[in-house]
Amino acid sequence: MTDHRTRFLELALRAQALRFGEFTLKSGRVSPYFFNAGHFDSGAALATLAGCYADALEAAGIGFDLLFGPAYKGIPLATALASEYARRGRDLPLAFNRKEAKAHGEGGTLIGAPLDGRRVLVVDDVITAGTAIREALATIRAAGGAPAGIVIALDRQEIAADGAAQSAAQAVSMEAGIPVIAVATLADLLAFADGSAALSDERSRLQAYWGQYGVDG
Ligand code: OMP
Repeated sequence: MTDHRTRFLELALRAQALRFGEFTLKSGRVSPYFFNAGHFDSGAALATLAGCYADALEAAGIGFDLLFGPAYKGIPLATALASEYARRGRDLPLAFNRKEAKAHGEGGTLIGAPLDGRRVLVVDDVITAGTAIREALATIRAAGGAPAGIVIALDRQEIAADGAAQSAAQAVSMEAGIPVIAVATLADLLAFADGSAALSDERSRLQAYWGQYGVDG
């Protein structure tokens, strides 16, 4: 497993952003694990996480010239990634949205650098069914931006509810014609659990969930 995956999974466990138990997802599925990026709740945790995103993006080698963080969870992630790029010598424009349109003051739903004519990288936390990410792509297109890619921390690699053979991330990638880059996937988590005595109980539950809803790729 490449280094950024291991670093990310170790950080997620330490920060308790990755938890095991019984969780009902947005889709109604009952999952033995849940990823909550809201638990990366300190400067150091976000800085380490941003380093993992940047390394995953470097390995993928895609081109983009603006970072977009969808409200709410994407906002600190895109902001931390912009700081990480600045630290690495690249000053990237940054934008995000608010969920409620504002009729007064500066108005609108978008904040930050203009999207118009830019190749936009969406920075988000997790894809399950892809609903949240599809909304973000529509927001970007409506503002004249060209989605260039999506980077997320965790791809849960789940088949869509309609029983399609693809994962939601693969479906979004094909629909939009852009790559989806995940720092880690459920497959990576399974491999990580294989090598961890502390996760031996969780491993069989993760494996069963993978058997029921998981997709390769
Ligand atoms: P989709 O919109 O179905 O892709 O799911 C993304 C959303 O699911 C996230 O923004 C969360 O609200 C939620 N979620 C997690 O945050 N972590 C998980 O491990 C699983 C989910 C989920 O409900 O599927």
